[in-house]
Amino acid sequence: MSGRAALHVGVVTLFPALVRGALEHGVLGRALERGLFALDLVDPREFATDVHRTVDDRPYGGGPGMVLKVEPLRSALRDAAARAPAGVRKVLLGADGSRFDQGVARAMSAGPGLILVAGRYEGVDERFVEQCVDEVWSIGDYVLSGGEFAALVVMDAVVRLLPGALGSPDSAAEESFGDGLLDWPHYTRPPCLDGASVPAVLMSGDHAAIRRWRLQQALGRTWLRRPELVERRELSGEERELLEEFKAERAARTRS
Ligand code: 9WO
Repeated sequence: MSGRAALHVGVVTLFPALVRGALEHGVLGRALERGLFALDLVDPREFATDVHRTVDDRPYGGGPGMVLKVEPLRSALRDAAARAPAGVRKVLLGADGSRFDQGVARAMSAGPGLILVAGRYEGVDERFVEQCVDEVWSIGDYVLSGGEFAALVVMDAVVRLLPGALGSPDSAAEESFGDGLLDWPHYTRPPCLDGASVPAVLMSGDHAAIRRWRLQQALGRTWLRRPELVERRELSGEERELLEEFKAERAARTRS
């Protein structure tokens, strides 16, 4: 495998070593080694023009903390964009963005790539948000101390979907959310642990029955824990039957 990577990921960050370090492990580390995606880390501090390499300044209007200045961020982003293929999206990670989910991850994994901008301090100058980025993405409703971990979450979700990133070609398709459902339960040895047994069907060798059980568990758990995901999803005839059976068995259990 050589030549152009399937995906280009630029990351504008004041902590390139943090991002690099996280990408040295596991599925992402292997994908990077194999050249499945190209990583371009750009530090805005390198683009600061004063002797102190200043990237932040005091907020207009007062208040605590510092704000990331436009010019170093903008220069870093332009530098990253100049090395990226045409069509990459420039995305700032922020809690007030649109929600990043599996659908967005899937769309991004088709390429050509993205440039992720991770802010720090109290925030970034709003003019950078308005003029320099295409989108703001949130990974969830919580506050972080910087955008790097959100950027890493995005990279993990996108890169693992690239062909060849996972061990087996159908790993990504088979798992939870691959088809809009939560995962089914997993077990490994020993078969009995402190009185808790592995469901017999998983040790039956009946692959059709195992597939049905797993699908039913995924449907049932999704219905119990994330009912809105089941509502959003079109169910096949088999899936509807399996879910009805799950509900009936559960109702019988709660009655007894
Ligand atoms: C993004 C943003 C978007 C619109 C208006 C202002 C904005 N500021 C930022 C931003 O980059 N904030 C920095 C990163 C600085 C403060 C801490 N940061 C942050 C990112 N906290 N929480 C997130 C985050 C990112 C994605 N998903 C959830 C939380």
